Amino acid sequence: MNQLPRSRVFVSLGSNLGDRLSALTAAREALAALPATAVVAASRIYETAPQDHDAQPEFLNQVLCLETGLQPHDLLVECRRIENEHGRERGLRFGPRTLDVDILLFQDVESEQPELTLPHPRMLRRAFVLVPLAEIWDSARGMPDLHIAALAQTAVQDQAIRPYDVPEA
Ligand code: PH2
Ligand code: MG
Ligand code: MG
Repeated sequence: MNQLPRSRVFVSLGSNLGDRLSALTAAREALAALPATAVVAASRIYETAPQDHDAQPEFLNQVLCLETGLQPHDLLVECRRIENEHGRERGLRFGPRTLDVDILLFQDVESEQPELTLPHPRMLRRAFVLVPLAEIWDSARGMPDLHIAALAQTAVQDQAIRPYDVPEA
């Protein structure tokens, strides 16, 4: 069978309401089930202090690397559907959420569209993105030449983040 060209994509998962761990698990499974899509790497899960809006519970965050035949906009639509299916209500910007699925990098695609800005406009200053991303950055193919490990080291100086012990099944 012919292989269609596939793109490497990094996505971040976040949750700070309800059963945070189950939300992340469900998101990984839903992304892996998308057409022509595979999860090629997953970082550890981290518990992280809220950024940009302090008065809210701590988050669980994780970064995944996908390989997908979907186009950026189609993947965005699927990410929103997955969020909605896990109880996401759209309220306060940067506020609490049961599940957030953000596209960080879609290969080397650059986009200024307000609904899908690529690379993600805030990723380079957020420890909760940079630390897990650095862990799986060796899965990057055709991405911009970003110094993720160095940026992560700077970001962790003032943002609390620690690996989250996932209970044994
Ligand atoms: N997401 C936000 C705002 N602030 N802080 C942490 N620690 N983790 C997040 O995922 C997060 C946040 C908006 O998407
Ligand atoms: Mg987000
Ligand atoms: Mg989002």
